[in-house]
This record gives sequence, structure tokens and C-alpha cells, in this order.
Amino acid sequence: MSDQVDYSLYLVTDSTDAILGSRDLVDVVEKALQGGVTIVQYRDKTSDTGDLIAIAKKLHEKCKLHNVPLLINDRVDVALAVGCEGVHVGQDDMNVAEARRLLGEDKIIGATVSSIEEARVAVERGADYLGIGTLYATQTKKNTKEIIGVNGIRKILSYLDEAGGKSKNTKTVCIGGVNASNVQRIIHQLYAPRSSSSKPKAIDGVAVVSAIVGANNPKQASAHLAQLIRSSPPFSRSSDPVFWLEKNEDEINSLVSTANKATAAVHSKSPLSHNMTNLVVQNFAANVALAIGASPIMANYGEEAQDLSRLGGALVVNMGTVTPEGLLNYKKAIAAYNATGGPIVLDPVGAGATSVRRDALSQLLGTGYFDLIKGNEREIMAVARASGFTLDDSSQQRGVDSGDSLLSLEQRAYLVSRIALRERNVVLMTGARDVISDGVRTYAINNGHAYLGKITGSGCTLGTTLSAYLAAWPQDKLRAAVAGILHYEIAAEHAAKREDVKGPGTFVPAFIDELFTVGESVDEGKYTWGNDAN
Ligand code: 3NM
Ligand code: MG
Repeated sequence: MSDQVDYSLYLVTDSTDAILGSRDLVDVVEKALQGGVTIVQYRDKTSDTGDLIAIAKKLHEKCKLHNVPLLINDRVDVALAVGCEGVHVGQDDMNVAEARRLLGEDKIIGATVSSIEEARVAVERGADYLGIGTLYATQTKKNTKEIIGVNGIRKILSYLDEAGGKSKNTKTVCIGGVNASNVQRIIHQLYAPRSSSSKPKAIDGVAVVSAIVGANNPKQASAHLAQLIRSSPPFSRSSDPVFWLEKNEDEINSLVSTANKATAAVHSKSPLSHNMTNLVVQNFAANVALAIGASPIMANYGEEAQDLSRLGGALVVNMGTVTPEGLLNYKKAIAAYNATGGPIVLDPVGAGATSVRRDALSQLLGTGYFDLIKGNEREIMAVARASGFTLDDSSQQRGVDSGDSLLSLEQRAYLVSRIALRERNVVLMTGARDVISDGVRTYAINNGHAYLGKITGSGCTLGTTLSAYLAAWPQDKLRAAVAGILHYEIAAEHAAKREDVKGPGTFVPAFIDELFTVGESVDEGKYTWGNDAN
């Protein structure tokens, strides 16, 4: 029976004043069933055994009408008395093997796990599914052991995937802080990435308490969650195996032709580029955005993002001068853009340099989805570490200027494609050759000019440029980003060649002019990019 269980929207009940309040639990669960929850766990830490059995029997009647399994938290005796479909046990409860002996092979037994070791033991003892948590801090359960975030859950999924056999077939749900604003992103990100083409192990469902039991309208809340789970998120796309594109003329021609269209789209749509950026580059970034045809707004206050995210633009989160307050603002804005599906560019400036920045980066990666992450080699290596990769090189970043390359081109391509595959987004590593990947297609781009390395904010304003391209050409984010890079770097080449440009100082205004001219010419059909992408 446990094989056929639908774990996708797993309701865990709560009878406390803080969440259920004065409402009737049986009534709330009935509404949730009408809304579409697929499995119910009766979790009640305080009622006496007699009451537990009485309430569980009523819940079981309601669940049976919807053909939904009812599990009891912790209490195998109650499950036996009620004759419901199974139990869920925590690490401090009866262990899975003992519960199995009492309940028999046909009942569903789930276990709470927070680590690979706990997962290994629960599978060995015969758990049908694992409740993995705590995903995010939650008011519902205050004594949770550990907040493990998306990356912690992904590590457990990868372990189960690689262990194979029974481990791979064990179902999984995540728990802790799941709600309508984050459920699509969580499901999108929770899978065990692999380089082979076989299907990776993915999360089978999300478990929620307050998002349903604490909702004003539990039926509507469940129906909304069920619909979000069924439909793909606004930023979703399919994920195929990685390959490394050497050089393919057809591909490059088609890339260049898309680049022209994307540039024209930036001009015709003039998308909002919402920059939450550092103190150093605010003015330059706004000028670059205007020059390429976008509409910049420099707004670092997170509350504003709710409104701004609805204007069809994109957000740049540039953590160049990160502060605790800034981090809170980023998180608010990221949540707002993730909710509307508006693209976000993450620029983790100096990410590896200090523990504050490393921590900020891992917080951001754990709480939001970024359509594009861009950085220099060391920044992207910091992203890789924050995303759960183990890299051999332990050297820490010294400053925002990346210095000599640590990795070969092949290694860089491998790294960006693996991060992109894991994060299911686009990752760009800038350098003398920029390497960009969406985990499937990987390109190296050879354009640009050394002056870009001699002025401040060239990386940051590339981020601004890319945000406008993602907003204007959302149908293919990788190609949109390639178009943005070409626009930016070819303008730099043109500027550097001008007679009036004598060095980095005169380069800046010429560069802004060329950003403007290149975009305008494409718009008028007078200009096509050279075949410099390879
Ligand atoms: N178990 P909400 S977190 C019941 O981490 C429970 O094992 C957790 O509540 C764990 O959906 C949790 O309201 C509460 O955040 C989840
Ligand atoms: Mg328990």
C-alpha cells in the first residue's frame, strides 16, 4: 500500500492555541481534505489517550471519505486502536523497527530525520518515508534540532540516491516553514543532482502545519498549495544532462541571432532593472542601465520590492557592501520576486573574502531562487562551497579583484555547469574568458577588454545589464545572458579602440556611449554581433 501513497501535500495537524486556536480540528482537517491534501498526520502532544483515540477516529472517518491515509504522530497504540494507516515517529519516539513489528508490513511508517546517519538508520529499520527537516525555522515547533535548509535536505537526497536500492525507493517529504510563497521554489530545488541522464531522486512532497491549520481558510489554503505543487514554478525549465559545448558553428550562429533579438527586446520593452547594489557603483550602474535601454531603479529597501516585482522587471542583488540590515532587505526582495517569478541576478561580490560574506551568501542561497548567479572565479568558487560542493582548493579570497586564475578553462566550465545543474539556474563565471552554463549548455565567451578590469564596477554593471536582458528575454535565460554579455563586452571593445580613449578614465564615458550606440544599432537592424562567441 505504501508504494501508492501520494505524499505531495502532507498535512501535519497542530491543536495548540497558537495555530488551531478555538477552531475544531476535525472541521479544519475536513476543509483541508476538500482543498486537496493527500495525506494527514494527526500530531497532538498534549491530549490524553482517550481523547487522542476519539479525535483520531473522527479524523479517520473524514480521511477515508477522501481516500487519504491517516497517520498518528508517535503513538503506535493509538494507531492500532483506530485502525488507521500508520504512524510517524521522531528520533525520540519508538524506533521504526519496533513500530513495524507492532503494526505489520502493510502500515505506513515514517520517521523524522535531520542527517544522513539518521536517514540511513531509518531506512535500514524499514521506514516507508522520511520527514526531512527542519527546512526553515518555524514558530510551529520551537525545539527543532537543526535548521538544515535546502542544501541539508539535498545532501540527504543525494545520499539516498547514491545508496540505491531500498534507500532510493524510500519516499521523502520536507518539513519546516513551507508555505505558498516558497513551495514551488523548494520543490524545484530539492532533488539530487547527477551528471548521468537517469532520473535524479527528487522530494516526494512537502509537509505543512501552519500554512494550512493556521490559515483563515484551510480549504482555500490547501487548494492553493495543491495547485502550486502541481504547476511548475514561474522559473522552471527542464533539466537535461550536462555537456560541454566545444565549438559548433550552427549553435554560435543561432546564439548570435538570438542575441540580436534579445537586444532589440531590451530596447522595445525598456524593462525595469531594480538594483539593490553596493555604495560604490550605484550611479554607474544606473547610467549603464539607461545606456543599454533599460529603466533603472536603485532601491535598497526590501519593503518596496512587493510593488516593484509586479512591474515586469528584474532584480539585482549585489552584496558588495553587505550589512545585517541589507541582508534582511535582500531576503524580502528575493521573496517578492520569487513569488512573481521576476528574474533575479545574484552578484556575490567578494563572497569568499570574509566569514560575514560567506555566511550571507549561504543564507541567500538557502532562502531564495536566483535565475542567474554571476561572479569572478573566486566568487563562484564560494558559491560552489555554499551550494554544498567540496572543492580541493582552500585558499580564501583576498579582495574583489580575482587575481590570477586558479582553475583551467575546463575546470571552470565543469564547475559552472555543476552549480547550474544543482541550482537549476544559469551560472556565469567572468574572466578573460567568461564561462556560462545552465547545466545543459555551456559556453565560453572571448569578448571584452582589459580596461574593464581597470575601472570600478564593471562586474557589478554587467549584473545590471544581465538583469535587463533576463527581464526582456525570459524565454531562454541562458541566451538572454549571453546576449547581455556580448552587448556589454563588444561595447567595451569598441570604446577601447576609440581615439579619444587614452586609458581607464576616458574609457568610462566612451564605454557608456558605446553601450548606447551598440544597442541602438541592433535595434535599427544596422548591426549584428561578430562571431566572437566560441
Ligand atoms: N516537525 P510549519 S518542523 C512538526 O523539523 C514539525 O521535524 C519538524 O510547521 C521537524 O509547517 C515541524 O508550520 C513544524 O512550519 C512545521
Ligand atoms: Mg515525536
